[in-house]
Amino acid sequence: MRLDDQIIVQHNRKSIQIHQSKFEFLKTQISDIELIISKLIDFQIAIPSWALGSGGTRFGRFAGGGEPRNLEEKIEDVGLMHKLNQSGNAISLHIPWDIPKDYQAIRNLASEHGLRFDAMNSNTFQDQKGQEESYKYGSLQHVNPKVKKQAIEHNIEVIKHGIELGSKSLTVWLADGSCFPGQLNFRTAFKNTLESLKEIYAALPADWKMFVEYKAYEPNFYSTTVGDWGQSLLYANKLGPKAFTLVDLGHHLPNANIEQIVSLLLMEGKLGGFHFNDSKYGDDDLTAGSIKPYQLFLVFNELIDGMDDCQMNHASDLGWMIDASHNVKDPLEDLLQSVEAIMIAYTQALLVDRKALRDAQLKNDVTRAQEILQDSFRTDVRPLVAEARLRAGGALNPIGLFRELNVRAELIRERGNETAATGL
Ligand code: RM4
Ligand code: MN
Ligand code: MN
Repeated sequence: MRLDDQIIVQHNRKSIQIHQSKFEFLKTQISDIELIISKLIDFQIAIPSWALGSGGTRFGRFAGGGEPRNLEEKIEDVGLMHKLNQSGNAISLHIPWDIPKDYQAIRNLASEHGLRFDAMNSNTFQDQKGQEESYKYGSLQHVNPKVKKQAIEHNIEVIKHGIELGSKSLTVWLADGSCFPGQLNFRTAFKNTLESLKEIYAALPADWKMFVEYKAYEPNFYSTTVGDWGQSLLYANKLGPKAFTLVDLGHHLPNANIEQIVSLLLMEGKLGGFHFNDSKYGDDDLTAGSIKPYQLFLVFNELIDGMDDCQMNHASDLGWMIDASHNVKDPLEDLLQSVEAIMIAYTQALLVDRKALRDAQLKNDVTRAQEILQDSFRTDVRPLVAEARLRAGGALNPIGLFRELNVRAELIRERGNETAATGL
């Protein structure tokens, strides 16, 4: 389904006046508003191909109908969302779920929708039909060199697909680890994994990055071979300058101080990418900002502080991606909500008076420091985010328009009710 520009123009006409009055009010409070708007227009978040259908849980999957049946339809869905909010100009593919049949045709389709290909993701956490060796006891860490080899070759294959599509990075997330004490030797597992990652790293083109994603637990429940940011950083440092740590918000033990992790990784020049989602308990993969919006803001606060310190470009120097997977909401509405929450947190963090904050820190004025942060967090920046979207050609109310147009019903009409997107 494709949207005509005119539909967006008409939709915006209906609510432009009320938007303008809210925006004018905000203007009186924020001094460098134009600079912030230009940053918001530049800031883009990649959409994972596996979030476009119902995620399900190990207990069941409740599909909502009209799910994309192939890579082409996944690109169309991301294109539609980008048309609505102008903030998600990239798609991240997971191999083998999204192997393109015709690279050129897929590239053309993506560019018709104004999309590029973000990080490529490998999958050694499931066995595929016809695969010779099993990943039941791990992949890159495996004690059997044949399994390691198969997993390494798969990752190199993923890089090759990515090169054809114009991607510039590979994300390696491993389910490797153990479920019971004694099952594996931690050091052997680490060394095997490092050895395997080195071979994959050697196959990276010069202008590519490798993101080493960590996760505290699940599907392994006793140890994970890339279990936390320390372990990921060890690998990244040992691999070389093209390897970085990737932080997925849901991959920490409860109450971890993620903002501090982000800050130190940036200081070390080793933060590479981000997976946004939210959670109450673990890797819940809920909508970004739906449970802990203050944490999301604090993470962005450190991101901006650290990136500005290293003179990094907010929009292009880190990989920004959503990584979520749902069971109960319309996946497209859910992604639109996630993007909005991310944009809000980014905007609020841009408002922080950093000079005043440093001053408060130097004086140990704890109350003032808290006031400064919460003043930004409690500012309703939604009109600012909407203004940036409007100027970029998006809809003032993306979810409102999505519903007005009955997009899901239209997708069900086109694709049917029984479709299931490849993915989780
Ligand atoms: C994992 C992890 C990875 C993603 C898979 C599907 O929990 O977050 O990034 O590729 O899920
Ligand atoms: Mn992830
Ligand atoms: Mn995850």
